[in-house]
Order: sequence, then C-alpha cells, then structure tokens
Amino acid sequence: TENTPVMAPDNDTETAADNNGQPRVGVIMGSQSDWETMLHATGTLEALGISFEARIVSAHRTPDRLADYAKTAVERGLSVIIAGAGGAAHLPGMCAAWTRLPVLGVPVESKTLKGMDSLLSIVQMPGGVPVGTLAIGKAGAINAALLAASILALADIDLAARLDTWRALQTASVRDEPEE
Ligand code: RP5
Repeated sequence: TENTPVMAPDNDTETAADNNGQPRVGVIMGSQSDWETMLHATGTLEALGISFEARIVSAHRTPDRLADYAKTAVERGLSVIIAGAGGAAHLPGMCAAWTRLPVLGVPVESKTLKGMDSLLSIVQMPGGVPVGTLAIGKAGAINAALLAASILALADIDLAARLDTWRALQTASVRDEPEE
C-alpha cells in the first residue's frame, strides 16, 4: 500500500503464536527516510519469526493516521509498537498517549544534530506516559525488536526458545582473539 515502506521484506516467516493471522508488532516510522534505520527492526523480527506490519505514520504530516493507528492497535491484536522518528520526534510519545500497549521508541539519526534531537525528544517523556527509548539508529532499531521479542516471549514459550537460540548464536559468533 501507499504507506508501506518500499522494499519492505515479505512478512511470511510467521511460525508460532500467529495471533489469528494478525501481526503482533507494529513498526511505525515518521517518514520513508526512516526506513533504512527501521528495516533493522523488521529484519530482526523476521529472524525471530515474529509477525509484524510496517507503516509510515507521521505525527506531523499525518496526525489523523497516527491517532487512528494507535487507538485501534489493541483491538487489531498488536502487542507491542516500535516507533522510529527523527528530529522533533513526537511520534512515539503521541502514539503512547493513545494506546496502553508498550511503545518502544527508536531515535533516528538526523542530519543536523546526529540524532541527539531525536533521542532527547523521545526519551524525555513526562511521568505518566512512558516510551521505552532505545539507542540512536541501527543499534536502537535492532534492540527495539529484541526487546519486543523479550516482552512477547513472557507468554510464548516457543518464541522464548527462538530468542534463546538467537542469543546463543550471537555469543558463539564472538571470536576469542582478533583476526589478523
Ligand atoms: C521525521 O522527520 C521523520 O521521522 C524523519 O526522521 C525526519 C525527516 O523526514 P523527511 O523530511 O526525510 O521526510 O518526521
């Protein structure tokens, strides 16, 4: 669809707990330009066999789309929302204002301030409306997906096993000594 990022990977790797065909994680981003960061979140979700949807939802440019997305998230069966945005990054906070689902914020690296603007505007929520804020850029996108997996794994033993395997493989991939 028009608001699906181009080159979004096929989301057909769902295995366990398929949520009646509905995606379990919503990945939203403020702009097409955020996709090169947020694809690291969707790629990690895919690797873990977690169903997701990816949408462009801008707090500034498409405020009604954001309100509709966040207000209907629970009834549509989502469990976690990952929201990435850059600059004056209101998207995760506004999303959290409209849903009780856990919202994980990914500060996208901006050109002018290198993502410090994104980080501060996402992390510094007033008490009462939390956004779980990750690192700037690719690391944050990957970790948002892993944190979403950890949340879902609390009630999904198969996913918990896949997450354990993912972590074990990561551990096994670390060399003892640097390669010459
Ligand atoms: C934010 O403004 C987006 O999240 C993006 O990171 C930033 C720049 O957007 P574009 O001007 O590239 O569309 O809304």
